[in-house]
Amino acid sequence: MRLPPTTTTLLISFLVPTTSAHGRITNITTPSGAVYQGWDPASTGPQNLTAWRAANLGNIFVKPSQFNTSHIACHYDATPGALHIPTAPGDVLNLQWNEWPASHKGPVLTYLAACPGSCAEAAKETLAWVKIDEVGWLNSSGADVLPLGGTWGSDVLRANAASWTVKVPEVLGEGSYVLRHEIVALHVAEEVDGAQAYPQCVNLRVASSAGGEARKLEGGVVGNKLYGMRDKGVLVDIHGNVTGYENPGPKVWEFATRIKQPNQ
Ligand SMILES: *[C@@H]1O[C@H](CO)[C@@H](O)[C@H](O)[C@H]1NC(C)=O
Ligand SMILES: *[C@@H]1O[C@H](CO)[C@@H](O)[C@H](O)[C@H]1NC(C)=O
Ligand SMILES: *[C@@H]1O[C@H](CO)[C@@H](O)[C@H](O)[C@H]1NC(C)=O
Ligand SMILES: *[C@@H]1O[C@H](CO)[C@@H](O)[C@H](O)[C@H]1NC(C)=O
Ligand SMILES: *[C@@H]1O[C@H](CO)[C@@H](O)[C@H](O)[C@H]1NC(C)=O
Ligand SMILES: [Cu+2]
Repeated sequence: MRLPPTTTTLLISFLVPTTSAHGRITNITTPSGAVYQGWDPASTGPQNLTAWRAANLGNIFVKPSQFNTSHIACHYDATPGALHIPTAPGDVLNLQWNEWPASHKGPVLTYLAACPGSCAEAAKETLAWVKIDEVGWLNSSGADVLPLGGTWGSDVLRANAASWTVKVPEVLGEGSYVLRHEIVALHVAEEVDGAQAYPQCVNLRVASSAGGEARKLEGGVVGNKLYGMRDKGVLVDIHGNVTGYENPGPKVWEFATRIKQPNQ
């Protein structure tokens, strides 16, 4: 079904709730099978976690008008996790979300930032993010089915029971890093300040690579410079037959070792 843009927008505003049913990472699994809990905003009491905590009760989103603040780094009022996930170059980590609504189509993006010391003391304002993975718009399969827009990274995540895999770059140097994983939902992104970013952070301690090659992350971008409110991939109407999309943020690091997701 092909609808004129105004009709489509009207329909969408009826069909798509804009402030409910969001998601968050509940756990991270390493190749050895170790499971690390995500930050649970509903939990009271101390949480001794590798995940960063944030003020995202209700699993809310960061708005484009906040993209120029440090909230976009690791979600609202984020503070570092106390612990680190021990991992190694080439490891595939599995990031499990609790849920992801079908309507919330958009890119799935993953970044790393090096911590000067322990990530438990890292400052979100100065962490320089290097993109290591991105899956945005894929094709127009399903473009005739509401909410239109075709097939996106978020649909692949849904096809995998709300999980995503990411490979620690094979040549990444030993050290402590924050992994930043994010979905940007575009279901109301045709409105200024309508896109919704759901970033989450977790600390990694990366062992030295078996292969010997060890590269520093280079060309990182601090959080409040990652995206602009009017970037092509942020202020965008996806309720038609989308034929292309420019992912927000910097280019993927040339030394990243990306992997295809199942069902991609
Ligand atoms: C947090 O976990 C670490 C590692 O398991 C442990 O050494 C430390 O005592 C814990 N701290 C608290 C406050 O529970
Ligand atoms: C960020 O952008 C918003 C929207 O344009 C603006 O109102 C706000 O003043 C900006 N904040 C900073 C810290 O630049
Ligand atoms: C990981 O998260 C998923 C989704 O919330 C949940 O079903 C699963 O039980 C969790 N696993 C562990 C070990 O916490
Ligand atoms: C979307 O556009 C593509 C390319 O023009 C076309 O092949 C496809 O049939 C269109 N799909 C729908 C549902 O309109
Ligand atoms: C569109 O992408 C999805 C996910 O990668 C894939 O399963 C599907 O086969 C693709 N459709 C076409 C027509 O290529
Ligand atoms: Cu939502």
